[in-house]
Amino acid sequence: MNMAQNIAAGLDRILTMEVVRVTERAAVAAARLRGRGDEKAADQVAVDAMRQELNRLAIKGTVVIGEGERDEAPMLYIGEEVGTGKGPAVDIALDPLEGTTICAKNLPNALAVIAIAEKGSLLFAPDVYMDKIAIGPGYAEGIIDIDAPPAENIANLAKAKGVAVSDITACILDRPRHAKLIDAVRATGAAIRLIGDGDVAGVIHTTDPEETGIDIYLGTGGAPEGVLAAAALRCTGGQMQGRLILDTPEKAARAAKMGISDPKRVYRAQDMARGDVLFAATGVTDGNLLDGVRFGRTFITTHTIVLRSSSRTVREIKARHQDLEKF
Ligand code: VTB
Repeated sequence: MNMAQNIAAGLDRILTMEVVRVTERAAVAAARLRGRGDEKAADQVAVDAMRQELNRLAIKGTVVIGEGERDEAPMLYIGEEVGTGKGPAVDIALDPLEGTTICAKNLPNALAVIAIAEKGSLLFAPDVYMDKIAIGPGYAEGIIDIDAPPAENIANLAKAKGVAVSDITACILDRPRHAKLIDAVRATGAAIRLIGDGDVAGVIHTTDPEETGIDIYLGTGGAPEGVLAAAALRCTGGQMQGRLILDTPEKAARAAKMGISDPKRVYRAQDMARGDVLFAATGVTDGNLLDGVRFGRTFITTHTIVLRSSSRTVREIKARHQDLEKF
């Protein structure tokens, strides 16, 4: 299949533009509650806003990565049907507010994110931890390996980039469970950016090291966030590997129920998000790639990145919203 046929066979191109409103709206809603110390409230308004806008899209969508299981999340739960119901059948992974704590403290890189893919092509991941490693585009396949020691991965990356190990920066979630990983990375001489939350942004930041200062993402975070990040990487290029952490019989059983037969499987980005994928993220708080929402006297501005895998187009959309009624 050539590129043109491939694009024709994939998702409707118009969706690329339409999807922007969905993350914009969620981001504006959450941004109104930036810095107020109330994670729950910020998340709730983002969920409401995203759902409302999503239900205007001409799709027959199923949420596969959402706010949780049906019994714990009243809206945007896993399995919820969204969209007008008239349009292509698609899978949806979303996080109306990735980084609720970041937003509540008004720290960098809180995002509203969504990924849309052809039906059946996103990994149906349980809400468990996932071990993750990711680097940006432009490197030969195989220079990172989730099973190799961090020192080896960092040395391989530095060599491929043509820089000293000390010029590499790894992004890692600041958690006690990462103490050994952090020591191992520091022992190589590489730098670390410790983040409080927001590993979807952390993984995406590897795709543009000159802008973000991040070369590699390492460590364990949420599996749903892993699928979202994989969808973005499918569009920008870059490599990612993830493995679910199913360390109790209960988690293994939950995963099995969701169709995961090999609990030790290493998923690459292209295994977690297959086929044609759209990804959009709007900044809630200011970040390394995206500006946060600005509330002006007569307008609101938003900054969104929209990506599509089949064309590899990266669109940045800075919108000035003058009809404030809609928010
Ligand atoms: C990460 C991060 C999220 O959860 O996936 C993290 O991206 C993992 O869980 O923003 P722990 O907080 O238990 O480490 C978040 O921090 C929150 O969803």
